[in-house]
Parts: sequence; C-alpha cells; structure tokens
Amino acid sequence: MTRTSGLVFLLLAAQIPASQTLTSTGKEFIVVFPENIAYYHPSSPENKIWITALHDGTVITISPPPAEGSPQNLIAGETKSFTMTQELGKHNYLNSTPFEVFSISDKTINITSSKDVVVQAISIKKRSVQSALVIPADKLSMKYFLPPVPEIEGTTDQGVLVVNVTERGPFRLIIINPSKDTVKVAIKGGDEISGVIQSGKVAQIWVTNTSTPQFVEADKPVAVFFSHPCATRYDCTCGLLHAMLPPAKNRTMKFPVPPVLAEQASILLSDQQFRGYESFKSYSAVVQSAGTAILYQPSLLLTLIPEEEFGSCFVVPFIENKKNFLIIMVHKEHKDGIHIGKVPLNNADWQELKGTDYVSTNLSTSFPNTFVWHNSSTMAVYFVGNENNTWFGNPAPVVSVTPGKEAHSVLNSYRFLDRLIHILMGAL
Ligand SMILES: *[C@@H]1O[C@H](CO)[C@@H](O)[C@H](O)[C@H]1NC(C)=O
Ligand SMILES: *[C@@H]1O[C@H](CO)[C@@H](O)[C@H](O)[C@H]1NC(C)=O
Ligand SMILES: *[C@@H]1O[C@H](CO)[C@@H](O)[C@H](O)[C@H]1NC(C)=O
Ligand SMILES: *[C@@H]1O[C@H](CO)[C@@H](O)[C@H](O)[C@H]1NC(C)=O
Ligand SMILES: *[C@@H]1O[C@H](CO)[C@@H](O)[C@H](O)[C@H]1NC(C)=O
Ligand SMILES: *[C@@H]1O[C@H](CO)[C@@H](O)[C@H](O)[C@H]1NC(C)=O
Ligand SMILES: CC(=O)N[C@H]1CO[C@H](CO)[C@@H](O)[C@@H]1O
Repeated sequence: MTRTSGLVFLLLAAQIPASQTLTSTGKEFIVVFPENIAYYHPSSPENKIWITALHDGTVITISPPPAEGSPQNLIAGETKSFTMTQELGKHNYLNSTPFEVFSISDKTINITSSKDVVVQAISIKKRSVQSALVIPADKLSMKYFLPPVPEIEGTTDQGVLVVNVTERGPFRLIIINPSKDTVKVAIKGGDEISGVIQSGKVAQIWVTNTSTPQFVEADKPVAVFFSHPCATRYDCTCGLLHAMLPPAKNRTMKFPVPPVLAEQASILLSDQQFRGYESFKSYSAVVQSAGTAILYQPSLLLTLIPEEEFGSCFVVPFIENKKNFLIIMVHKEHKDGIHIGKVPLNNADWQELKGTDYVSTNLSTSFPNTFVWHNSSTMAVYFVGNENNTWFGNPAPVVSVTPGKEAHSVLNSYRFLDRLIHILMGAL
C-alpha cells in the first residue's frame, strides 16, 4: 500500500515553503498511543505512525525504532507507515486521591526528521479505532482548556465514577512533554493540581467535570489529549475516544460545524467564560469559543477547526478495510478551485451551513494519502472513517495555508512526470 500511496499527488509539496506557523508540518514530534479498550484486553492493538515527507531526501529517526527500521530517504509526497508496540498502560494512581496524581510513563516515541514532515497516528483494536494528528513540538502551546465530559450511557452516567473499572472510569488527560527540559504543569480553575513531567515523558491524570472553566497550564509547550480507553457503545461494546486539545486562543473564534456529522452530535465547548455543551441547532451551524471546541457523537471526538486556521493544502490519510471520507468546508463563493490530487472537484453535492457563508461536502475516498488543495482560497478538511456505525477521524493535516497557483502549474510540469515515473517504478 505505501509504495503506491501518494501516486499523483505529491508534487504540490515540492513548492511548499518551510514551516508556516499554522501548518501541521515540522521536524520534531513525540507520539503516544493511549490505552485502547484496556491494557489487559486479550487482543493486541495495531498502533501505527504515518509519516508524509514533503521534500526529497528526507531522513527520519524514530526512537525506539519500529520493526520496519527508520526510513533513510523519503521523497516528496511519500507516506510511510510504521508499526509501534509502545502503548500507555493503565493510569496507575498510588494513593487515595486518584484525581490529584499525575501518573508518569516513558512510553513515548520520539520522531525527528531532517526536513519538514507531517505525522499522524492511528490505534486499532478490534472495532475500537481512533486516529490523531500529531502536532510538531515547536507548534505546541502552554495553555489548553478542558472540555466538559460528555454524557455517555454506561460510562459517565453512574453518578459515582469507578476508577478501577475501565469502562466506568473517568476521562483522562494525557500530557506530553516534548522538550529537552523538565516541565511544570498545573491544572487550574478548580482545586489546583500541579506536578512535573521530565523531558520526553508523558503524564496521565483523571478529569473532574466541573461546570467552572478548567485549564492546563505549563511553563513550556506541551501536547494535551482528552481520552477514554473504553467508552460504552451499543451492544455492550466499548471503544477508545481520543482527541487532541487545541491551544487556548486569545480571542473568540468561530468554528463552523460540518452538517453531515452535526445531527446526532453535541459540541463540547470550553474557555475562560464557559465550560459546557451546545447541541446542534438547525438554524446555526457555527459555535464560538476562545478555547476548545470538540464535536462529540457516539464513538467520535473531533477537534473542530476555527475559520482563522483554515488551510489551502492538506494530506488526507486512508485506512484499509474501512469506509474513508473526507469532509470539505469552504466559503460558498469558493467552491471552484478545489482539487483532489490532480483532479478538479466538480459536481460535488454541497450542503449549506445555516447562519454562515460556508458550504460543505463529504466524499468517499479510495486512494491512500490524497493531497487535497485549493488553488485560490482556504478551506477546512476533515478526515473521517467508519465501520459498522463506529466513527473515527481528525482534522486533516495542513500542509500549506497559502493557496498557490504554483501548485497547479507544478502538476503539469516536467517535474511531475519525472516524479510519477519514479513512483510507478518504486511500486513495481
Ligand atoms: C474497585 O475499588 C473498590 C474500592 O476501592 C473496591 O471495593 C472494588 O472491589 C474494586 N473493584 C475491582 C473490580 O477491583
Ligand atoms: C528526540 O530525539 C532527538 C534526536 O535524537 C533529540 O535531540 C531530542 O532531545 C529527543 N527529544 C526528547 C524529548 O527526548
Ligand atoms: C459535565 O459538566 C457539564 C457542564 O457542567 C455538564 O453539562 C455535563 O452534563 C457534565 N457531564 C457529566 C458526564 O456529568
Ligand atoms: C494572540 O496570539 C497570537 C498567536 O499565539 C500572538 O501572535 C498574538 O500576539 C496574541 N495577541 C495578543 C493580543 O496577545
Ligand atoms: C482554479 O481551478 C479552477 C477549476 O479547475 C480553474 O477554473 C481556475 O482557473 C483555477 N484558478 C487558478 C487561479 O489557477
Ligand atoms: C459489522 O456488523 C455486522 C452486522 O451486524 C457483523 O456481522 C460484522 O461482524 C460487524 N463487523 C465488525 C468488524 O464488527
Ligand atoms: C461521512 C458521511 O456521513 N458520509 C456520507 C456522505 O454522503 C454519502 C451520500 O450522501 C453518505 O452515504 C455518507 O454516509
């Protein structure tokens, strides 16, 4: 699968400028795989990292090394998949105050690259599937708002949480320190809890669900995830719910909500003013926040993209043996100019986002690692997948935020043909 992936789509990348602040590209990443269902569950998880190179001659170092070894010479547009066995286990609290203790682990994976790359991670255990975008270390933040805990029948409706029964346990925060120094972290807003996380390590702590705003504050940039290993679903099954928290913003932003996912969803909102839900309103497909906005529906937590962080070129992953979709949201006057790989998107079925100037469409994809780009505007792209009504997904990684005519011309250039031949030969 990986050799042919990308096929026609890569050349855009050849023209992409070095790290822009709002892209998902970088050279250093720390990846953590959360406990999926339960650490003692008999089947082993399939934990994978996907790395997409944007430049020729990209050399990657992964530590600890995956079974496949570290790749030496990726070419622009190439995506490689690596199988990892590191996984965070149980949240081990050692005393009677489990909500106040950080449990520290060294089960992290350090990825460094000679040139900018995009990194994604996916964890699959039976029907429990979650994918995540990994934010490069130099684009992380020091403050994140904790979303409200969603009401999930069988998991959070017990009244009293049971910390030693996985599916009835509380949600947890997973906080990663990617820096070379120890970081001081505190959870503020309620009773303050603080601790330290050493370089390259990860902490887990349970979340208390207050209606007052709560936030994580650190003295150096950290990554923060909101996660439950075994949230109850239909038929007495359970599965991982996992989403990255977006950095706190210093002003209120608008987050358009994709209508195709909105109907059974609630939006988890959290900032300095408000921590609570908003349910889908037929007259307004937009929510506002100066912090976290995450769409929740059974089996899916999807971090929403604010208007200010729309991009112009994305790489969309693909998971074999699942239904893969991509959802595109764009200003209604900019529906033309979107391309899936080399092919212009025509005749899409557009749905209005009520109360906004946006429209949205969802498309099935069957190509691994497709580049999706706009030649003159910005847009939001989400990757979502499903299997038997079990959803997973994440915002598609942003490769560029400046729409470029150049991308279009590159596609027709000599270089494109040259590259295509190179890849086809590699695929044989
Ligand atoms: C969970 O903890 C409670 C209180 O400490 C204890 O009574 C119960 O037996 C434990 N349950 C399991 C499944 O270990
Ligand atoms: C990750 O690996 C790089 C290269 O070996 C190293 O410079 C960096 O300190 C490591 N980061 C952490 C947090 O261990
Ligand atoms: C968590 O808190 C929010 C805000 O107060 C509330 O709406 C929600 O029902 C709570 N969740 C649970 C599982 O109790
Ligand atoms: C808001 O945040 C941005 C990005 O983090 C920063 O560049 C800007 O200076 C901040 N503005 C204010 C008023 O703090
Ligand atoms: C963008 O793509 C559209 C559709 O393929 C095309 O009609 C238009 O000329 C392109 N615009 C630019 C600036 O390349
Ligand atoms: C999906 O659902 C069908 C019908 O309920 C069932 O037969 C099948 O085993 C399910 N697939 C998975 C992977 O669970
Ligand atoms: C993601 C998603 O909901 N996909 C939908 C997109 O539209 C097709 C056709 O309308 C539906 O069948 C999919 O379920």
